[in-house]
Amino acid sequence: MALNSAAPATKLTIRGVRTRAVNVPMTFVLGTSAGAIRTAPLLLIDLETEEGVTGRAYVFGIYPGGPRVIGAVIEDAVAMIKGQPLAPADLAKHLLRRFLLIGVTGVVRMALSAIDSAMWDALAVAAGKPLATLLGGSPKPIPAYNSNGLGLMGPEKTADEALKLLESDLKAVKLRLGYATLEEDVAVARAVRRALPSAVTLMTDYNQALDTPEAIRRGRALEDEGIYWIEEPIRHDDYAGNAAITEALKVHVQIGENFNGPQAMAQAIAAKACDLVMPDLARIGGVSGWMQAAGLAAAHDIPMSSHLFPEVSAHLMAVTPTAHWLEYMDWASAVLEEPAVLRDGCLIVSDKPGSGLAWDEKAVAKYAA
Ligand code: SMN
Ligand code: MG
Repeated sequence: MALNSAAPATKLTIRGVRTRAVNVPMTFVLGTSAGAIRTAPLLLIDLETEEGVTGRAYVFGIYPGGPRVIGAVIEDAVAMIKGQPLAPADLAKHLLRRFLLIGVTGVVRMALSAIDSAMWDALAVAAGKPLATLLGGSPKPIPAYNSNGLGLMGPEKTADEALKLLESDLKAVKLRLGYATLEEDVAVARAVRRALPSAVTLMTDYNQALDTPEAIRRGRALEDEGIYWIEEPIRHDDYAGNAAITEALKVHVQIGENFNGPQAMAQAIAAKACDLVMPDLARIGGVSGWMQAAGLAAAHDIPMSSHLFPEVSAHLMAVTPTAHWLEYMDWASAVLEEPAVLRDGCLIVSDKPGSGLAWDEKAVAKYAA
């Protein structure tokens, strides 16, 4: 028998898309220095093919109206590729060109990233393989931190919540900082660190609250408090400022959730803007953009973590040469037929075909927005 003759290539053709918005209550409020988020506005995407395979993805819409505007761009974009073979690299080129003049940032970037992720899900479903396997790896446990909650709520409440988060079986948590004063930041970090067992890793996130001199001042005060990284201390796109902070501090500086495509990550690396990177699937360009970013991180030997979307990001971390920490949030669990499984400090990558996303239709109806 000729090599491969038993496995004909599956052809998939873009047929259309269905997008639905849900607003899911958060188990733990996300109180960041940029405001508190109590419900997760998610957009669920079903990319349909003529062959009957559906590719799925979801996006976090940030504010309640976010899913509606992202969904509108997704519908326009899918109308532009209807009837075409489902080929993420070819279609990305086409779509980037079509959206060039309006600008591939923010909402447009999120829409195109979601379409790319849904296409890769469809390819993996059609191949009968988990996404990690299709990409050349295999499903395996990925070290994860519990990034739910731990908002700005003072030392006692935050320390109590940190202990609750460990009930998830994960052994690392992320604390939001950016109180009015350095003293408050240090008091909260100290209280949380004291409450946690010493083997638990403690990340911190400023959500861009500071300016460069203040970030250096607070970073120096915090770096002997047993924290692992300081995330987004200042504006995400001020690479010179981030580089000055990275140079000044012993503690790792982490940025990346706002990298707009792999090109932004390349610029940040060239500027020496951070020690660690954490691209977001929905802003880096979906699965295709992630793989390019993973190549950049590997070439520069930079540890790469994920941001949000733990179910899909886990497949990608499984094939990321410098994979570091997976960010775990439970927001999508309420609308998934099979929520992410956590065990012994890790998220266990789904071994189902695709990225493992299937909607719990009853829950989708319940949380419809
Ligand atoms: C964050 C940002 C945006 C939405 C949710 C959470 C936060 C994080 O910066 O890194 O988890
Ligand atoms: Mg962050």
